[in-house]
Amino acid sequence: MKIYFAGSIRGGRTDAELYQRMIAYIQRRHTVLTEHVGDLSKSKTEGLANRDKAIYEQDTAWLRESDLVIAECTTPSLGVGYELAYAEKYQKPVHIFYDKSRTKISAMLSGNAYFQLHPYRNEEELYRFLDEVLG
Ligand code: 6K6
Repeated sequence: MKIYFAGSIRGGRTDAELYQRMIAYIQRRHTVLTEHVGDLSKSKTEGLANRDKAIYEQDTAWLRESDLVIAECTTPSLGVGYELAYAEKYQKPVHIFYDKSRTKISAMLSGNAYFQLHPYRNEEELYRFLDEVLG
């Protein structure tokens, strides 16, 4: 499957290493269209108007092309929230993961039955949930 992985970039990079591990886990059997979300180099996250337009065009094209969206939402991100609504508009299955001891997920996600939520206690449980989602 082609997976669109979403995780915070300008919302904060606290969980970037976790994204990198999740992406590597998914890549054992699937294609991740958005590998850069786990890229740990800082300079790339800075804004440039032309580059931001290209990022928006590319990411929305990848969302339309994807079979499934996986979002790690422990660190809140406006961009990820936008992507989730965009994925719903295009009727892509959306799975939202978050560490329930570190965040309270937005009511705009937990209140929408379209989204499948996976609150996890630790990384071991997170990978078990990922296995269930990816089959
Ligand atoms: C490359 C590696 C790190 O940063 C970059 C350049 N910036 C972006 N490149 C690609 N996608 C991006 C970039 N900035 C945001 N996004 C998309 O929005 C990603 O798909 C993320 O899931 C989401 C993050 O949004 P913010 O609001 O936290 O930046």
